[in-house]
Amino acid sequence: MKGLVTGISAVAALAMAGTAQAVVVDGSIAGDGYGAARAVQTNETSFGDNLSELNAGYGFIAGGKLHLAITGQVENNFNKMEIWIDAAAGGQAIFASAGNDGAANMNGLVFDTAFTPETHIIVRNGFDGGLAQNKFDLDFANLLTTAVTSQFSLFGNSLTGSGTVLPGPATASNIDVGYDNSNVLGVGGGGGVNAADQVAAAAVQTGLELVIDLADLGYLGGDIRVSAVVNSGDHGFASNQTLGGLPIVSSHLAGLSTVDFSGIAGDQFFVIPEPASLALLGLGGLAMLRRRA
Ligand SMILES: [Ca+2]
Ligand SMILES: [Ca+2]
Ligand SMILES: [Ca+2]
Ligand SMILES: [Ca+2]
Repeated sequence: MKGLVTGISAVAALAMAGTAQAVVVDGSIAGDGYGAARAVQTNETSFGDNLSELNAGYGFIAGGKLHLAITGQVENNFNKMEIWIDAAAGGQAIFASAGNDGAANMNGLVFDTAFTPETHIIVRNGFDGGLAQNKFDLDFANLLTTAVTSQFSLFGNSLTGSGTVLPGPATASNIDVGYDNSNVLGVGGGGGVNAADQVAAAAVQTGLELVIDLADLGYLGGDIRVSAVVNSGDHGFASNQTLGGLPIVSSHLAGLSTVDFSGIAGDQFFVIPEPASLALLGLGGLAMLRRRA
């Protein structure tokens, strides 16, 4: 074993760490090398079947980026997909909004004890009457600084497609975004009654894809943890679609401001591991120093 490890030069290890896979950011995980799901839905959706459902979470770290995919969809009535990312030491044990988009309606949400996010992302889409066109928007909030980068109409007048969130107050680099709402399978619509068909959930290939620069997440090493929930348009009434999933069988979470994920069985987050190539470089040692509260 020793010979094997020392036989890999630092240069080779760096090359491995810097090699991004050939991901096409189009809202489909097909052919992108995401590997197995990091979390699979446990409950049929309590919102709309094939409208608001989170089937599974995928991700990997490569080339200085977090590659994240969540299969399913969020309804085009400006329901929200809430995504929190825990990529560093510190962060929030209890959610306090950066002040954007009415997210303060979730203030007081208690996260799992092993999950302390620094970042909150909101994804929403629908028909904007003022603009008289469809749009797809994304907010990226740094919960430590309360800076927010927002990008409206990411795909022009389409609800789906590929686009880029340009650097803003909370981000120094582009965020690449792909969204495909074509899923018609996955979990069913019997939320609160039926457990999810996890084989069907894991078979869904389309949904949201994000590519986020690690520096914008405050990442120094170790794994990255992600939590996702489908919420109402005013952030005030959440579905049962979380990743990781809720206990079987769960219905709406309703107001997240009074929800305590630490008191709900299981992890309402999923883990994207540190790549082996980073660990080889010794960054794994750094990771040991940043254990979460
Ligand atoms: Ca893709
Ligand atoms: Ca479905
Ligand atoms: Ca943290
Ligand atoms: Ca929990």
